[in-house]
Amino acid sequence: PAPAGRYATLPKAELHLHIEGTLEPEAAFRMAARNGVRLPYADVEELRARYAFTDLVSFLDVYYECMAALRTEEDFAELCETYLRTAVGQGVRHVEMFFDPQAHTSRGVPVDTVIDGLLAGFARVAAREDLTGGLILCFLRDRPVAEAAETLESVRHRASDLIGVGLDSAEVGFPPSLFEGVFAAARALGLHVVAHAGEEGPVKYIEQALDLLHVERIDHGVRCMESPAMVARLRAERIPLTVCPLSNLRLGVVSDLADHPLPAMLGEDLLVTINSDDPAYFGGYVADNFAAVAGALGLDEEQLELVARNSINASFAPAGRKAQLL
Ligand code: ES4
Ligand code: ZN
Repeated sequence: PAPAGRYATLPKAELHLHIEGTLEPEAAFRMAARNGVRLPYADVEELRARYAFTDLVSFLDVYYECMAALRTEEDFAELCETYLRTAVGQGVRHVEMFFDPQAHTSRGVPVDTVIDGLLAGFARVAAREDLTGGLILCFLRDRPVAEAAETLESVRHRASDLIGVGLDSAEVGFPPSLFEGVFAAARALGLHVVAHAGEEGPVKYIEQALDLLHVERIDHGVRCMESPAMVARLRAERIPLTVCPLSNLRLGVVSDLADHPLPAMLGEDLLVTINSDDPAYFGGYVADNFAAVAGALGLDEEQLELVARNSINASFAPAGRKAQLL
């Protein structure tokens, strides 16, 4: 991608970021070595060679494999701290980061280890920088609903350490409707709710996320452009969409960045934000995503400033914090 350049100075919120997707190959090997874990790649080069993804699932295979390196509270703290330092350097002033507890508890890492580590890493950076935000717990939609329900129960005692819940992993074949009960329980705990929908999955999944899960934002949502009725609804209801251009390119959601629907979405007056998704895997952090779309799609300064403002407005930050950042 084009260098982050001046987009790094636009104050922005990052709303679609999987913290496990910030694990760079060098850090994965370093943590694996100190934890006595063997990654299924000979070295960093062999791992990077696996980054030739063809779709979401081909990426998720590598993403879950690399997580084996993460075992201790300090691993999660360092992961979070490293990402946040990079993000601050890219103009991020507020982050609502996703994490995937089931990908860790299934390997014997307690959920409290994950949360404590991430919060410790966050505190290290927030102590020195103008940075706010927190954690969004994502349920893995391609695992049993009962497991998602157990995961929510396991964090009930520390709901105040979370901003909200989300829904991620392999989308097609795992509709939001499956998680209606789990999301109702999360909302009853006072948690915010978001869901990935319309990345690879159909418009129907966006509709279910809105009507059945009552989500406040749609993650990705790019396939809404196939339905004028859905576009009209998202516009009227001011539902934010957390779009991830370099992710869409690397996972084949678009075959060329020049074909990305982002300009059309802005043209429809949708509340679009730009985010990095899994920056270690997709070739760029958030300002790199801004620079890439500026280059490939010819978005002008005014449009990119609007997108940055959208991210602050679409965040769950308190009104006073939003006013400070706008
Ligand atoms: C993800 Cl790009 C994407 N989509 C769905 N689930 C995910 N988990 C991590 N990255
Ligand atoms: Zn995502």
